[in-house]
Amino acid sequence: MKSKKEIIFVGRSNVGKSTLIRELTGEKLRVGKRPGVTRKPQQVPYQNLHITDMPGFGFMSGVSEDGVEAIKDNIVHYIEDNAANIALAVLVVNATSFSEIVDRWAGRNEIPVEVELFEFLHELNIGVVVAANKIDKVKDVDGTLDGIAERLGMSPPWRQWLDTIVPVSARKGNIGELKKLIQKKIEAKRQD
Ligand SMILES: Nc1nc2c(ncn2[C@@H]2O[C@H](COP(=O)(O)OP(=O)(O)OP(=O)(O)O)[C@@H](O)[C@H]2O)c(=O)[nH]1
Ligand SMILES: [Mg+2]
Repeated sequence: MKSKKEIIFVGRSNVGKSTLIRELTGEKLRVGKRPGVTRKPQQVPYQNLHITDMPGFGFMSGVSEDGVEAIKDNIVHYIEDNAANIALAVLVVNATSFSEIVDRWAGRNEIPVEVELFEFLHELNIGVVVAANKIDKVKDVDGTLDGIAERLGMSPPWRQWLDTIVPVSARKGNIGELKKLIQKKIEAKRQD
């Protein structure tokens, strides 16, 4: 393959995708307190590939429901169109609210977007790492990570899934394990 491979960062709005990429690359991507900051895929160089910062899905301040739906469609199309080039997807979740949101959706008999996306990436044969961000705000770290794993179809304890789940704090710059895992996955993919 000659074209540069990419790592996509996907997830709900406001989970900290752009902050994480800033920490990883030093690129000054826009971040913000309100959901809906990143509106279009942004590419930044990372090693010999690039990282794509995707818009978030779900509620965005200042965007209509139709607008939110359109952005989600764009994300899905982007992934489909670029699947051959995507070396890895990092699904970023907010560790403090993920389980609650998933349960709320499940209570309405709906499949939460994150879960849908996780399965969609697998169907396209794209490797996925789940970055449980904002872990600095979590008290019961193991319990919370067990809950996240379980809701994504990985039976607890979460430590059985160290190749998939990694706790991070973009704000505190606590991203060493994520870096290592990305490296490992990219190398494995290269040998394929
Ligand atoms: N406590 C805490 N806050 C964080 C962390 N990472 C990001 N944040 C905050 O979360 C908010 C959203 O961060 P962004 O990086 O803009 O989130 P995003 O996922 O790119 O959001 P969209 O572009 O709107 O989809 C900001 O206020 C960040 O400072 C973290 O690890 N811990
Ligand atoms: Mg963003």
